[in-house]
Amino acid sequence: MSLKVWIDGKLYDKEDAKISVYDHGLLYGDGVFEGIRVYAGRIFKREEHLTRLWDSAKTIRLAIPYTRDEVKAAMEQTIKANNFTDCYVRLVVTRGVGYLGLNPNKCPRPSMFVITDTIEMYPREMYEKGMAVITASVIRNHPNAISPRVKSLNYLNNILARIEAADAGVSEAIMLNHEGNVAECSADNIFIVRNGQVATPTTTDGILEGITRNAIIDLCSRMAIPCIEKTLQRHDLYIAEECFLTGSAAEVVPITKIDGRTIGTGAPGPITKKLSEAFHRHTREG
Ligand code: PXG
Repeated sequence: MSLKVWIDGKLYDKEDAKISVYDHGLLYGDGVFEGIRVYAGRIFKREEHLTRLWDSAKTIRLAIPYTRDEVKAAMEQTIKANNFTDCYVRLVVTRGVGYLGLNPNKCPRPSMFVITDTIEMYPREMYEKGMAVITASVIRNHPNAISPRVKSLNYLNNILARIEAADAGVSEAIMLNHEGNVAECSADNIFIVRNGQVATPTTTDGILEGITRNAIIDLCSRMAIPCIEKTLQRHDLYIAEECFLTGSAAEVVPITKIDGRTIGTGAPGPITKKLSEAFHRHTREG
C-alpha cells in the first residue's frame, strides 16, 4: 500500500502527491513549515508546534486557510491512513499557486500539505558514542532579514552549512549569528554543560526557538539541574565539559568533538545522558 499524503483536504498516494510548478513555495521559498513527531500514537507537543506554525505564518503575512482544529484533524487523518503509531509529521503551508513574479497578492489561496513518514537523522551509533561537528563559515539568517525564529521554506544557509560539514567529514555544523556568537545547528538547537550548569543561546541570539529545546529547559527545572539561556561564543563550546543538540527529528544528540577539539572526556557526558533519558520518558507521557 502506498503512503498517503494530505493536500488541501484530500489524501493522495505518495506518487501522485504533487504541487504546481507555479506554487510560490517552490518558486520563491514563500511558505512555512513544521516538523513534528508522533510517539506511541500521540502527536508530541502538538499545540506548541501549531502555535509556532501560526506565528511563522503571521510574520511572513500568510493566512493559513484552515483552523487549528482542521489542521489537527488533517494530521490525525493522515497518520491513521498510514497506520502509524510512531512517525514524523511535516506540515507545510505555501503562498499557493500564482504567476511568475514575486507578487503574493496574485496567489489567491495558500496551499497546505501534510506528510507523515519515518525519519532517521543520524546513525544510532552517534547517539551512543557522540558526534563530531564543525562551525560553519555561513551564518544563520540576520534577525532583521527573515527572522531565524520563522520556520520558513528557505533553508539555504543551513543547507550550505551542512555541505561544509560534509566536506569536513562530519554530520552537522554549528552556525554562528551575525555577531559571531553561537546560534544553533542546521536543524537543531545547541546546549553545553560546564561546572554542572546547562547553557543554551537565548532566543534573540539568532535561533529557531526549538520545541525540544524548551522541553529540555523544562526538564532541567523539574530535575533541579541549573540551566540558563545566555549568549555563547565558540570559546564556550571548546571549553565545555559536555555538549548536545536537540530537535524534533534528532531528539538529543551528544557532541564529543567541535572543530577538532575533544569535548570533555570525548564520550557523552552524565548530564547529557540523564537529560536524554528524561526526554525519552517525557515523549511517552505526552
Ligand atoms: N533549529 C532549526 C533551524 C530547526 O530547523 C530546530 C532548531 C529544532 O526545533 P524543534 O522545535 O524541532 O525542537 C529546528 C527543527 C527536517 C526537520 O526534516 C527539521 C527540523 C525538525 C524536524 C525535522 O529536516 N528542524
